Amino acid sequence: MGLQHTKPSRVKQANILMLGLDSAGKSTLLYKFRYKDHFITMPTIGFNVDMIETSKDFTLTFWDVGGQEKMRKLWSNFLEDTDALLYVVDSSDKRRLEESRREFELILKNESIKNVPVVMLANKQDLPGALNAEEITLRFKMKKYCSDRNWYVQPCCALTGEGLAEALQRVTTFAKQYSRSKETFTTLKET
Ligand code: G3D
Ligand code: MG
Repeated sequence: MGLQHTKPSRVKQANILMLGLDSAGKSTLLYKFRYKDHFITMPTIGFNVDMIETSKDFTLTFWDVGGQEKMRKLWSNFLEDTDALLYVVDSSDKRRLEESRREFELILKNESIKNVPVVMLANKQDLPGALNAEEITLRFKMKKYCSDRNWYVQPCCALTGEGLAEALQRVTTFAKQYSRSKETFTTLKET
């Protein structure tokens, strides 16, 4: 009998790369995620690595490699195994929005994260004058730069936790989709 049983593959773990300029709110976000879910902290090696079990059989690993100038050179080393990019923006810091946008553009040009989905966190929505999700979408030219991948702009406030559950949900969905598509591609190549 030529019956073949192929078990649907279950994605168990995904790597989330967290980027953004210094003081965008990355550390605060990771800290906040910690209270929402079961959290495992790993020893840090000059950057933060944290794991969240979002369900019994799924873990998100967050790599917060820091946004300082000297750390930015390291970003590309983390891109290879990334399943989703979580890009954090201080929506209230108009002075540095352009700098942040340029960094974002540079990252997306990297061949190793071609098609990797992006969740942009428009953080610090509590501050006066913060750009809303639509304005951040336009300012960061999301439609242009992310035309080849899934993307979403999520407004949030890391201090109150507003928007974070939605962000985690979105990042999980995107990362799972991406992992599956990667697996399919590998399988096709092998046969
Ligand atoms: P980073 O890890 O991206 O460098 P941090 O950024 O998480 O260290 O945050 C930088 C500063 O922004 C911190 O303030 C933090 O409390 C603040 N911050 C983070 N998210 C929000 C937010 O949603 N709203 C407001 N109002 N502030 C936020 P300090 O004063 O500790 O430097
Ligand atoms: Mg930090």
